[in-house]
Amino acid sequence: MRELLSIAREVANAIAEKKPVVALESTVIAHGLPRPQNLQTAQRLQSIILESGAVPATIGVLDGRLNVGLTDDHIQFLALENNIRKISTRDIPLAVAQGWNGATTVASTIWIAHRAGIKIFATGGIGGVHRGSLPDISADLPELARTPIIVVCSGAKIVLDLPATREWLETHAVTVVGYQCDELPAFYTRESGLPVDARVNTPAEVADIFRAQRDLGIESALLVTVPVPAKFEVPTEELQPILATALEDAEWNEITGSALTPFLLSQMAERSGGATLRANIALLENNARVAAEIAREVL
Ligand code: PSU
Ligand code: MN
Repeated sequence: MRELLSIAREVANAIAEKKPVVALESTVIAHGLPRPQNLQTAQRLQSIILESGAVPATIGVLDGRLNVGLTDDHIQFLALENNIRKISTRDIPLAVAQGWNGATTVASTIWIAHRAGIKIFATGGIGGVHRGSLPDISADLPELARTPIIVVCSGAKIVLDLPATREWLETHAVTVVGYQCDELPAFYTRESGLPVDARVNTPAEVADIFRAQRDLGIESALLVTVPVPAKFEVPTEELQPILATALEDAEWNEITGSALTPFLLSQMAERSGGATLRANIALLENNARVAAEIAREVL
């Protein structure tokens, strides 16, 4: 298995020496954020992790190689090229066999990161149960249920059915903690009205829970949810009408499958005058920093 992974030297060394490493996904770069903010954010997330005392490992697929620790050139390629594929776990064998170039989602990134020996991953929002009549459930959820890794995020994207997503996580034994908060964050907003399983206040507390999970042999992820920094929060009253219109547009244009999330995110950024984009970037940066701080405690 490990022969199929191309692990960057600094990442491999850090893993071998049990130094803190934080994995990052690349779908958010290729499909989640517009240009030029996507490339800037990808580079910024890596610097934040380095400045916080951990080694960043952005994951993506180039010529069918599962790369753990993308170079600057790789990141530029995924950020600037058109027609970059969105690779979920089901696509990994296709990508390997057929030499694809593509960006990895939360699902495929944690699948790869865990097999590379990385214990913590940071992103913006996980996928979940979509709204609407067709049962569309992100592969992020089942992957969280079978991958023992810490996932730092700001909850699930607001475009989803959050109560259904919360129930799914509970059913499948994914432990959900609130990082310095009591409610599950709702991506652009700090509160959702949905509970977390426990509140934690420090990186050391997260490390204790992860250690207990590992000692118990529990195979699911530990979801650490961190609210968007307060000054970037988009008020619910402002967000609701924008979201409703974006969902209607998606339905009207029959946008489904892997195209749905990127469509909804870009529609909302446009209709909010960039407020949702600024919130998205702020929470990604904050989550990268929190993940690095946790990584330093999980050794
Ligand atoms: N969160 C963001 N932006 C994104 C995504 C998440 O803030 O672009 C991506 C992640 O890569 C996640 C994916 O895994 O969307 C979920 O897509 P789908 O619903 O098609 O599984
Ligand atoms: Mn889907």
